[in-house]
Amino acid sequence: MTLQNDLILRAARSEAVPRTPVWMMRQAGRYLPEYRALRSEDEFFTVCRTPELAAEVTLQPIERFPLDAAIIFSDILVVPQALGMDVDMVRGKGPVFTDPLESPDELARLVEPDVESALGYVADAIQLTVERLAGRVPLIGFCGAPWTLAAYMIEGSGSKSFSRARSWLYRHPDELVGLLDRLANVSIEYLDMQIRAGANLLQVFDSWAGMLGPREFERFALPTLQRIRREIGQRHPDVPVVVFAKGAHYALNDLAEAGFNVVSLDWTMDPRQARKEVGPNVALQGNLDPALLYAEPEVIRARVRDMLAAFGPVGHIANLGHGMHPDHNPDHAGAFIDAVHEVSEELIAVAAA
Ligand code: 1CP
Repeated sequence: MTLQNDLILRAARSEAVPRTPVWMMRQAGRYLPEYRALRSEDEFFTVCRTPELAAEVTLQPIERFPLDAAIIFSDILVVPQALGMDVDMVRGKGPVFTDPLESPDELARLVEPDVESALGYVADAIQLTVERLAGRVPLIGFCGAPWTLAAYMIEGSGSKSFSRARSWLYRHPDELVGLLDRLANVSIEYLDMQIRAGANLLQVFDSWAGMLGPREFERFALPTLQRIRREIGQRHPDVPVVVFAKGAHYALNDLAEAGFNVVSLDWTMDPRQARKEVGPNVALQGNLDPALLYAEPEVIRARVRDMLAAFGPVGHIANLGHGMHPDHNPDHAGAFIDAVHEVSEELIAVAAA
């Protein structure tokens, strides 16, 4: 399928672009009335497992906004499900595991999944979505990073402190490393499958990296991220990979050195400082504060201008610093996207003149 818009792939490779590409984490979701309408009929994981529905939800933001990429509708927790864990999406609370891992003895419960059969529905959803996109924009595939997945599997749900999961760092470090390695093995096969199904770009979400101090990140997060990047690179050298290690300020250089094409920044990180840390050949993604979408469109536009100036015209994929909130106004998301397109085109033309 030839792509009519490959700006995000060019930006991910740090090539020059006529305007900065933009997408939004959680661009398909509750803030869209068309998503809420579909979800009132079906359970969250039913939508994920039904290619027809997953493709429809993936395309909802693409039909509404001039985005530069789609992201396949799924969740990072489908991997723990494939390992045999039971997860429900509870309205107003988020994901809840029926039986979280209480102790290392329970690791024996986990199965060694055949990724093609356990997660083949994601490949089917990707194939169908690529067909329906018909080359309009690239499709992003994704997975959760091993540390973030392990944190949910031990904690059983989202948490302010992740104290159970974090206790394993010091009480059961070797068993935790074993679990992280198993999750990495599955994630590599899973990402490989997504590329073969048609994903053009990948993102690894380490949403809870910020729960780790620098030493713990080095031992419990970085090694599997490095291995995932290396093995995907060996199998699919041309597919760019983005890493989002939320809160891991100290790790930007290590992530660039691990070979990620793009390092995604949360809104607490300074783009100019990040650029110094990753060097000139790695692209950056981000990082507008998601709360700015509560502001008026003129304020959004002014802050987009500051953001674009801070990142510079080359090697930047515009995004929020984390996902959309359910109470965001879709029109403000539209104002963000339009501002990125219009202001970046102006700034890039001025820089070229
Ligand atoms: O009620 C609903 O309809 C569920 C809301 C929802 C949605 C729309 C959840 C529950 N997941 C998703 C989709 C989703 N999740 C996508 C789809 C693509 C897109 O971006 O449009 C993606 C990429 C994810 C990934 C994901 N799930 C992450 C990593 C990104 C991030 O936000 O940090 C995480 C941490 C999850 C777990 C999860 N799933 C859902 C919720 C509410 C959460 C977070 C729970 C918590 O810890 O508080």
